[in-house]
Amino acid sequence: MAELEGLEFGKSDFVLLDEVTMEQFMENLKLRFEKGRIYTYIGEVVVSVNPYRQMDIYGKDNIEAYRGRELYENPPHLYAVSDAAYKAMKRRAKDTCIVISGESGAGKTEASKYIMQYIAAITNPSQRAEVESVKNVLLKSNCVLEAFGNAKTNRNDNSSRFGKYMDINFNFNGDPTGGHINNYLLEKSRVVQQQGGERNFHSFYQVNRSLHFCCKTVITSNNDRSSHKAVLSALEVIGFSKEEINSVYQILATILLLGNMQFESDGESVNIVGQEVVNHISELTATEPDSVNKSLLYRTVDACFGRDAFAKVCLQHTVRSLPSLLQALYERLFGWIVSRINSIIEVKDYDPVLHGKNTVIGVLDIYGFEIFDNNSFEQFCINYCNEKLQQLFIELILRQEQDEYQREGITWQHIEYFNNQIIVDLVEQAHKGIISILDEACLTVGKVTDTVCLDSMDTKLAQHPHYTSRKLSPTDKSMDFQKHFRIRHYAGDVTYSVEGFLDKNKDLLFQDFKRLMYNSANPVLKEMWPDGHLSITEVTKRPLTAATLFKNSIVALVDKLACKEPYYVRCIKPNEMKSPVLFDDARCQHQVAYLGLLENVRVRRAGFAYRQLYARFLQRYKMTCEYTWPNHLMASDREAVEAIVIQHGFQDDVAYGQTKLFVRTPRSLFTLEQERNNLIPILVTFLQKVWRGTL
Ligand code: AOV
Ligand code: MG
Repeated sequence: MAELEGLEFGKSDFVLLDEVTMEQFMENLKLRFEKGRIYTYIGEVVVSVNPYRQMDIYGKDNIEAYRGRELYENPPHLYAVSDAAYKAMKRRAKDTCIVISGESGAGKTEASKYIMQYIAAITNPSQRAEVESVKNVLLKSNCVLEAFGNAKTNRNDNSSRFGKYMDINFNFNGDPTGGHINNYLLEKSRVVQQQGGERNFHSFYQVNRSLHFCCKTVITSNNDRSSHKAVLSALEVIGFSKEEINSVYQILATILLLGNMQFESDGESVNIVGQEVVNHISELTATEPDSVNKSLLYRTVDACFGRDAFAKVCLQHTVRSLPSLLQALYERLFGWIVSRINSIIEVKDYDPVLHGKNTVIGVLDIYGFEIFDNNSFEQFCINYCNEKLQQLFIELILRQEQDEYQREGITWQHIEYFNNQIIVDLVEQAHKGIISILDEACLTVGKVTDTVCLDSMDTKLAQHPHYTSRKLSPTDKSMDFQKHFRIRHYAGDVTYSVEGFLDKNKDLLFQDFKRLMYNSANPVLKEMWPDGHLSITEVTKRPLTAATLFKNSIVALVDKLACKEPYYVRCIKPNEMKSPVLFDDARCQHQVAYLGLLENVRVRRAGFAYRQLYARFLQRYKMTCEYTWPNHLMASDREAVEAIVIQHGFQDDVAYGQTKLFVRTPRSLFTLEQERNNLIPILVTFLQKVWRGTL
């Protein structure tokens, strides 16, 4: 429970509500938002409302105020949970993780940056150079990954279009020694297509002036230009070589050139309009112009006797296969940047015998739940991922609570809440789930279209309470018979257009493209395309589909998080207008509901709203009891705590655990806090007198 601020700021912990109702919850949330108190606790969970303005709460002084303190000693803040996660890691050698969730634009990425800044600020007091350099790389990696992995969407001007989980490794001193970034499914379709009002990845607008000849269509603002400088300097600080940085921008330029390429057909053969563009591309990719030509206009086919033959492709085919190349170029570039950063920050030569246990803090910042006018395969994956994280939240918050009561030998009462496992199953269940049905359609030889796949889903999922389509609900005119299906997600209904699902799931790329890149004389580019050396006969084996790969990576992520001690930040978006003053009641209430925050409070209060280690409790409240002030003479801290409880008359409101006192209703705490607040001025005067010698 947080330090009690004045009541004009509302309650700093929702467990202190008089009654756990939606009305009281919302009233408190709104009041705090309006008073500029954007953080509120539910026990150790931080609820954050995006302020949409710069807050003066992240400075050096603030960092110092939270450093090494307990959660309840200061007003709620990200710094306090960061410190709690850090302390648990350092003192108890526990791996911890901070999971940040909330819908698109709710403030996850900003929160993750403040958390990392805090951890960087409080570590390495002796300023050892090698630790400083690790910290620097960790912080600078944000800037680079944002440039290449974020974009303006209709929900958020700086929306993460990839998922990021970063492990920070610490040595026995509690100083960072390295880290590792896992990235999840980049929304690569954005390279070739954006919804109205949206932009491509920031990086495209930051392309170097020297490369301007190839991106005339791109409008760069001053903002983009200054970001570009920051990215360049970040790349250098991280340790990318000149050649590597050049290669990165050459690949971006290649993508832009290929994207603007035009083809012509004389009925028989297809040609590229203008040979200069081919020459440019060959220069940028360090390949032969002839190879560029061939890979775009011909396909290698598996001829008899293992000999390759070439076949010229038609105009339609050429134009259609190009987008997958652009997307793949960008996706591999992004993946390469991440692995390059990883190779620089990975912990080297760590000897557990010599250095003690190596512990980690993981920070998860992933794309939030999103609904657009047109939702496709990417939204399907993103929203599935959010279902999985919600499932984890339910599991961990419940389990933690249960574990604690069990450990402390206290009986507790189960709280009901909506379990979204049923939606997770709808998506991922073997044989019956949507991903399985998609994969089956992708594997079927012959002409299986998106529509056929939708039919198959309709047949198999007709009975599922969270699935519907126009065919299943003919009266629902908001969907198209052939195109749409709808999932009732935990966070709201989303209508998906099945168009493009199969192609995106298959994620095919012609071997000729891969071979072209693999044969590049630029070692950086070559490194991104190791599979380009395979011959056409070797690539016939079916790779895993995009959805299955994504599912596997998210399952692995959840496993990774589940074995760590979790800390949660639950982000709420106050309105759709990015306004710092608007608190949209309906939108906020919806988020509070689906995030399960009310249930979170109930679980937290199930019986016990507050728990504290005996020693800590004493330290705070011993002044309120004659038997404990200034020091108690009892056999144990527990008995001393009992004396305080009895003196204030709430002995029926508590339970004594092995190491902690559990208090059922917050009211008891109020009494204590109030008493303490009343005593402090008296105590201060008393001490002043002692010092002055006037007593
Ligand atoms: P997200 O990460 O949750 O969305 P962001 O962290 O990018 O959302 O926040 C969106 C915008 O809100 C930021 O660009 C800031 O302008 C503003 N904002 C958020 N938190 C703060 C804060 N603490 N102080 C000031 N401004 C803030 V997405 O990545 O779209 O799911 O995929
Ligand atoms: Mg984000």
